[in-house]
Amino acid sequence: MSFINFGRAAAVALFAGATLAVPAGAETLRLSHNTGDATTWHQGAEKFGELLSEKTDGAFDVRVFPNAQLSGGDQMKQAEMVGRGALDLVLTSAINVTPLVPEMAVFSLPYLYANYDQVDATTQGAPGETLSEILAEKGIKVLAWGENGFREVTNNVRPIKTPEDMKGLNMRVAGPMYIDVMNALGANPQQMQWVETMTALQQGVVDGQENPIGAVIIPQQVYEVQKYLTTWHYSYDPIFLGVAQSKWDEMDADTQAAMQEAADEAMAYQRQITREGTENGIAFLQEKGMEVYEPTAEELDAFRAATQPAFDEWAQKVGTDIVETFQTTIADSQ
Ligand code: X2X
Repeated sequence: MSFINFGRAAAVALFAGATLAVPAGAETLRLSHNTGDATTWHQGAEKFGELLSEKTDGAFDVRVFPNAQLSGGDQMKQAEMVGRGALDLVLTSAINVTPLVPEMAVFSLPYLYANYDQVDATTQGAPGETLSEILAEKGIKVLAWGENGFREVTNNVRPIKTPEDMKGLNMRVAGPMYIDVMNALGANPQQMQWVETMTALQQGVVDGQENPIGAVIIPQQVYEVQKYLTTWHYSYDPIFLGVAQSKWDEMDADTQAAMQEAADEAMAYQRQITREGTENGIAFLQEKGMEVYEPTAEELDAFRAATQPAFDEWAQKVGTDIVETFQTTIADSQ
């Protein structure tokens, strides 16, 4: 018998057929995420696919679908779909999972974190594990945590220096907690899919939005449609790479180990390029014509005080035990 007509993946699978879970060629896994194909989310997803293929000798092939295509543009629906096995893999941000798992709002409570060390102590430590356990109950196996980042505010009306400057602005937001935060600031929030937001900003349907610089604002060219940016760091948003628990349970131990390693390495890479993009991002945005305002410590305190009612309300929804676990880890990390 000759293998001359077989592709490499199929030949490898046939040679090693006795030990592989997928004997006949590569199995395609579908990965959904809800930003464009230039973002660090997409780069992290592609990296995961490359690494998984490498580590399984071509037994798996990951197909990455950006812009929430597989959930009809609905960024909140992806988690529920992966939970029931309708999607194999998802890469999405914590805030998008809050309708399914309100506890996921903990990461994004206003002004919970002051720096990346505090972030890493939670997402890469026991508090992140606690959330992974809650997601497991919904059929989602969290493989690794990546980064969307600290969310910064942009708009087309005026520079934002104080909470009063937010009054009356029509703001696009991603999820329910941000509605309450924007209301606390006196803005008019409107929940909207990310895939519809650039057009809404361009047409003036909304005045502003908030998103992280390195992961989203730069790669999605938000600077083309927004004039003012303030680095108020008001809310941190992690992303996670999750696999359908049903898919995970089908895999043998070697494949699970390969997938876990690929996820850890891909998300470490994704966090690194996101932080680099953010660090170099302000100068880039200024070159592109944005007016960037970096608030002082006192000005940040004023935003913190103004958003406190939304923090308190959402701390109740998350559960005070979980919030306290995060706060203790954060306090211990400095
Ligand atoms: O929709 C957004 O703003 C985004 C891309 O950051 C999220 O997925 C929460």
